[in-house]
Amino acid sequence: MDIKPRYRRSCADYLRLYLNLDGPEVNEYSKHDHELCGNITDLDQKTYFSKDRALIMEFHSDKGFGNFTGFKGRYRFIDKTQFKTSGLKKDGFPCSYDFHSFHNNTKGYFFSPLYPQNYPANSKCSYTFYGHAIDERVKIIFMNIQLQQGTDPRNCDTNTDYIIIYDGLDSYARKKQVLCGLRNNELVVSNASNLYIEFRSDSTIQGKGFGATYEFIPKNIIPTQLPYYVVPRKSLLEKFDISKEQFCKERFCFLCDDRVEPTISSSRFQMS
Ligand SMILES: [Ca+2]
Repeated sequence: MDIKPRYRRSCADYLRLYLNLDGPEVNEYSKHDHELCGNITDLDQKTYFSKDRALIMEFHSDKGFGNFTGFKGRYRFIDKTQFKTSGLKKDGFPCSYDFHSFHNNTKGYFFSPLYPQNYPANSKCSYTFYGHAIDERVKIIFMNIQLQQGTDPRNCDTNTDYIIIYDGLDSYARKKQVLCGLRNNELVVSNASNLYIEFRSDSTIQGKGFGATYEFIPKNIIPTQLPYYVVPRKSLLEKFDISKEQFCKERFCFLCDDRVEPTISSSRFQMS
């Protein structure tokens, strides 16, 4: 993108994005969600998602001259049902869910609100996991976390958007872990049969949020995650709408868990 830059906080030339439409049309009363101008390197966010089936972009240039090339982008239609949280939504709460272990249903997915769109400002969501008291644990893998980053990426106390995990059924239980910023492939395992997770955001700057898997597992199994150098199989990356490059950003991924036997050969070997 190379569009005339912002002058006194407003864009003379711009690309507007309408992401939260009920249908494929806009009029003079429609409110855009983003107004982009300047160079691509100035953008905090480069990927956008619509709420439903329609997304409209409006490109405008004024009468002034300038030597700017405009914009170019990629688009893709994705199945929104794949981002549905598997649990039971709690009545009266916008983004709180209960997950119960049933003999034929012991695993699923959960997401931050609106994922993969940015989560709303001032979110307060909870995810409560109820395993069988005697013989189960809860295993969570946060595949993708993209929250507003604080001043110190290693210290979640500097973050205003975060995920807190408690080893129990509510926030009075022992605090187990806090996750924030940009992370992926984070494994969390409960000590006992329950787990309580809270997600919070403040009033400014939002991110894509998080997508995670959960599974109720037998207590005697020590769960493992994929080693840090392995990329999860393609179908799982697609499930969370995360690219291999994004997943491997802070890792040195060199093996693929694509469930296909890898081959190795000497140079010029003729495959039969
Ligand atoms: Ca925020």
